[in-house]
Amino acid sequence: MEKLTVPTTPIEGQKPGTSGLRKKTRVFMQRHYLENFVQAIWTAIGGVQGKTLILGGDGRYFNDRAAQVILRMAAAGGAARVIVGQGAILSTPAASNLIRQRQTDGGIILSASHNPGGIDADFGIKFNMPNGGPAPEDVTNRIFEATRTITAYDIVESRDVDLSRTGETRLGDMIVEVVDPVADYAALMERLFDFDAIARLIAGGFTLRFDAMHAVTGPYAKAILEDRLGAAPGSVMNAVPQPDFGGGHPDPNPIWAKPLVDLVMGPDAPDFAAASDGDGDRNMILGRGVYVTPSDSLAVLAANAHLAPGYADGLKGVARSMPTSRAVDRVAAARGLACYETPTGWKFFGNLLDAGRATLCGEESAGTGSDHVREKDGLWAVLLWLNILAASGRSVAETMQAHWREFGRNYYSRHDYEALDKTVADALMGDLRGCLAVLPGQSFAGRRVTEADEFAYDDPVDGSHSAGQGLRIGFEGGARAVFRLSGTGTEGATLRVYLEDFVDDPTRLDLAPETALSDIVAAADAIAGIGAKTGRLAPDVIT
Ligand code: VG1
Ligand code: CO
Repeated sequence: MEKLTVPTTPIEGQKPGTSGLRKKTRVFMQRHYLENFVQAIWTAIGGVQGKTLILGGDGRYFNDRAAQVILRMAAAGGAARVIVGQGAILSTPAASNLIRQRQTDGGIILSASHNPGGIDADFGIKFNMPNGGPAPEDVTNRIFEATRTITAYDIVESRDVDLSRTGETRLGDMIVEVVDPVADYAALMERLFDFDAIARLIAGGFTLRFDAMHAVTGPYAKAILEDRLGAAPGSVMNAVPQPDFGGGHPDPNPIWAKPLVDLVMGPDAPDFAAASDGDGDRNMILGRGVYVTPSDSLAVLAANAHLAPGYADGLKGVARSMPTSRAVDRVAAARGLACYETPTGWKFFGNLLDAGRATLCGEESAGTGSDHVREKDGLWAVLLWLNILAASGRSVAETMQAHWREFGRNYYSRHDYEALDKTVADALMGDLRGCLAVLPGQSFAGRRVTEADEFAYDDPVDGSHSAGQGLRIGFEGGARAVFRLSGTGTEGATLRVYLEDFVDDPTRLDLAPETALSDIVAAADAIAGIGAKTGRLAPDVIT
């Protein structure tokens, strides 16, 4: 088998964002584009000679081609073994689990997560570390540096490896091991949760729906929810993964998963419903007549996780990303748990989980997870909810009511302004940054600002410092508005405005979120001038 060293030149813009490198699929398909980035990963991790890696992706368009290129480059780099999900498929949490279980040197995940797929949509790639978690900033910085100095990459010439059947084959001296993408993950879930209790709940008439959104969780959800737990056939909707996710946007939120939200709000509502995203790490939780915000979901899981066998000994601590609502902080305070606030993106939770400082983590963007892997995990969150409902005998609505009565309610919403002109978005953030110092003491829409700053994070485990992680404005009474620009988009800039207000008056726990937050929405616009500066009358997406 011939090894080629192909001369190349640096390609601009190969800087990993919040979660790996994401670009238009056609950009990834350009000559040398993928190869340059993969070679840069090898450089950043000190080469792959003798190493074992995991490889898989969410099955979007170009997943299969990219997997073949990566295998040939791993072989050229002298890797000992690559363990690949059958058909080059692995959900992000399943990949994280395999990296850990097989004690490998890391893995490559092919996904642009919740971004749409297809030749005219998005593709992505990221490297995960031997702990199973996304590469931290020092590694992603090294990858980026390597993309700027690259002069050549190594690849072997060969036919495609057959990834359609499980078992071992060889590519030169390297072993390619094709594994069932679901089996090890399902076994892990069975160890963490009381499957018998959940199965009894379902056998007793409890109904559920899971929307896989034509993405990677279909096979996982069918195997676990229908085959093992006995949910009625068809409980898993849109269960066959498609390269373009059926033309949809595989993001489990009330906009992109509207049919499911309509179902739970209508006359034929099941007791429980959920959805996951392109690569299976996000979750949306619904009950009959109820949408649970991801921030509330994290708080409920933190308060009740001990009802599941995997967490029966209690939690070591909890962590949330900065823009996530502070509902979980109230649970942590009441239960005497440590609570950490990290920048956006799962990579910042890894150290806390590895050091045993936190057991549960979550983000407002529908990401929840625990120390069972080092990624957020959509189906895991669904199963923990089901285990809690089975153990408590409460409905989703009753669970929320009880939670708010005990801890108070953090009303929460995120407003996204998408595909903004980048210059306009940068200017808005720059202006806001410039006036943070004079905001405290001023009132907007009747609410007095008590504090304003730009968030920076000092990792308590390794001491690393991450600056520029979002602008936060605190108001009297525990309300907050947070502003940041997305790091996962592939077109223009997306402004995210995170809005929160706290209420513990028992007569005000059932307001519509848009009513409860109307002051803070108005104050955020008055302070940042969103309408005036962007010309947008309303957000594109409200979650
Ligand atoms: C978004 C979310 C963030 C999440 C990231 C990856 O990032 O806000 O919370 O970790 O997506 O999620 P940004 O920079 O666009 O706000 V996904 O499911 O890649 O895995
Ligand atoms: Co995702």
